[in-house]
Amino acid sequence: MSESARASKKEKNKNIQVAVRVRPLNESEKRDRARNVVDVSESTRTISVKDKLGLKTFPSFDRVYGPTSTQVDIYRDIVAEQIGEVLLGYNCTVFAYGQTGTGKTFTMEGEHDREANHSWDTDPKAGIIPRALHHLFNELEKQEADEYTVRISYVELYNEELMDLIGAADLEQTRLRIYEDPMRKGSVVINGMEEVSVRNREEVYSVLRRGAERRKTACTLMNLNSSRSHSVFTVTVTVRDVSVPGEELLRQGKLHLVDLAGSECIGRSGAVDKRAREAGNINQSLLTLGRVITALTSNAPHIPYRESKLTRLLQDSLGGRTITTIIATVSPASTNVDETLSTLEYAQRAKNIKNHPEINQK
Ligand code: ZZD
Repeated sequence: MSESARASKKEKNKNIQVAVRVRPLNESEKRDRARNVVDVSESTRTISVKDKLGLKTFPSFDRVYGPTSTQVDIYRDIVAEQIGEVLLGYNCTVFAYGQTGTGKTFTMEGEHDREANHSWDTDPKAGIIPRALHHLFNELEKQEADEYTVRISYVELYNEELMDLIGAADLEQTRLRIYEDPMRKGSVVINGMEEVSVRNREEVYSVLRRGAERRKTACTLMNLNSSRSHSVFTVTVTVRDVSVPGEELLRQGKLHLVDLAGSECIGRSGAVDKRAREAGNINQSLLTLGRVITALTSNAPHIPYRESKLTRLLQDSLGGRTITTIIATVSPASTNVDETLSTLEYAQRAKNIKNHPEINQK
């Protein structure tokens, strides 16, 4: 490699971006007379937390959002740009990390009240997933000349078992296996996972509804605690570029939107909390995610990607060729201050991970 090629390659290193979102105090916190102990300064991008020992300030996250931030703010600042990258052929990933009840699912999926008078794609409570699909089709329809396909997959990982949330098969047949991809080192293929093609915005909603409903059925049927599951929503966009006569280029980009299990079993040290261990609530995937982050930020010789399904699926997002953002969600309440500090310390550490984004070759 020439000196300049090496230099330009080096310039493409990009740290994982880390944003923090603080939700408002909720009813149960108000009932418990919790106080607000989290202070957000959007101008300095810092978060300060008051605990028994005093005030802890976390310097400069990439973005911080206080309790009045909207779904639009988050989408516009964090994800909108990634749609452009996906159309250029990059892979992008957004993770939501945080304690149960702090707004991970609200941020990633959002909520939709069918009684209300807005359709899903104008609902102010719509989260990142529906907004990304809406935005993607807008962009694709603008570049009329090109042919494109959009495919969606949605899987849930519970206790190291992978389930398809939108495939046609019934629930008993949705268990999936993962294999190493022989064509692409460090990637995996999910055997039996359905990718649903959607041709336009109108086809999106029924697929999302199927995913949300199937998750609820899986929970009740198998008596699962949804806070312990991870879900991975993936949109794959393939664009056939025929702008050069006689040449055909295929560009493929993916957007992974990941709603992680509640982080409350991970203690301040990054190890599994004693209570969680005793209750047998060890979440192998969440634990391994923490270990992968530690290994990547301490120059460790070995990164333990293979020790969980989550880190195998998302290996490329952690120290690989993907453009990655983590949204850490926290509660402002004094009653949750330990979990909040734990989440912010985790998020702070993740900021040091370097990825080297590359366009997929086809
Ligand atoms: N968070 C809600 C689903 C739930 O847990 O039920 S919100 C968004 C992304 C992926 C799947 C579902 C959704 C969701 C929805 C609600 C009701 C019926 C279908 C889909 C949604 C929310 C706002 C705009 C579009 C879709």
